[in-house]
Amino acid sequence: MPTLDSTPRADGFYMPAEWAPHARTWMLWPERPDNWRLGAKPAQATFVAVARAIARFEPVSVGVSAAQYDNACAQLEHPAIRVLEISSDDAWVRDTGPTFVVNGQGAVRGIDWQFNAWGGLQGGLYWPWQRDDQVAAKILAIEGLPRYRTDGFVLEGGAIHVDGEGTLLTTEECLLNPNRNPQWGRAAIEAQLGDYLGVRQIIWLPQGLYNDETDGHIDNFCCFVRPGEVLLAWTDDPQDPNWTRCRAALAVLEQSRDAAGRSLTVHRMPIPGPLHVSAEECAGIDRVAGSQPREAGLRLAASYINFLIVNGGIIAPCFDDPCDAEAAAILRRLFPEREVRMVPGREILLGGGNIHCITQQQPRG
Ligand code: KQY
Repeated sequence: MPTLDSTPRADGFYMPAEWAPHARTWMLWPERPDNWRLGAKPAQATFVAVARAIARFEPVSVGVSAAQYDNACAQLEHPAIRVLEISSDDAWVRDTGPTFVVNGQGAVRGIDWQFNAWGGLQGGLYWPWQRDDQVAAKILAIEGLPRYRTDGFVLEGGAIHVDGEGTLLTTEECLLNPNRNPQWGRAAIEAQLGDYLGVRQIIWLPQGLYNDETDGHIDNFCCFVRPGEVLLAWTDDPQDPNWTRCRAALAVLEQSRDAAGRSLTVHRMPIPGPLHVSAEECAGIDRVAGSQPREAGLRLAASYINFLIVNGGIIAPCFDDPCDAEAAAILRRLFPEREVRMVPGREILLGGGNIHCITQQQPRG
């Protein structure tokens, strides 16, 4: 399939909301021992649980290295799960996979953002990352879908949320970070997001969650639940470093309008914990120069916001935390037409993200 030299907006394409019908969800298989403890075995078990939870609602495609192909096929055996050999540097397909766009007449295409491992050589999480940067093109080739490539513009899918009606949520902490697109100012970034995602209104929250190693991805902090309504991670503890972040975000959201001119209803989601990495968990991670160091006691960027909307369902992380029941109840109240399934997410959290970060929905078109 061709790589297009136009833009989605010029061709009549836009990014649909996550709640629009899906053809499938993509995942990648975790493997690297400097990010996933104990040779990634506990993480692999969790990815299997996530894949199986999603497969109750829609097909799942999982990319895996040649070295892990047999193991992944055996563990992921399920009629709705397809395993494909796709090399990658790690397992965050939200960020390395394509952002799919549609034209409202049944056609689907993909955006292949330039990827630099969340900051390149200025605070990025590992080097090299060129296999990750090839993931989107490989997925689009497998699906036979046309590709837009943004050479010279770095973005991760976890840094954006859209309502499908012209509004985009993001954070200044991530998109204006000099380790992403230092030569691009806010206006140029807004124009680029408009050209590629078809959005007209961009809501910039100052920061994401404390200690999020992605530099504050929005998908760990705040999301749309439907047009005009957002769900924001929240703490009432003034000692929590998230306290000021949550209030700064709320202040922006309360004075914002979406692309349709609506003011926003802001729902609050408790932040679990605070949760920290244990010494035992740290001991299971390979120490490799240039990879993200993991120290015992580090505050984890745990968030129930990091869930995936699937056809008829919500797949959300739980943490064996007193807030788990309230989080599930909030999701059931906000998505009454969907079945909410909570999957233990600590092993994904230890790797630096959660369920939304390890999945990428492909719209039905
Ligand atoms: O949260 C994400 N979207 C990605 C997290 C990457 C963490 C790598 N250790």
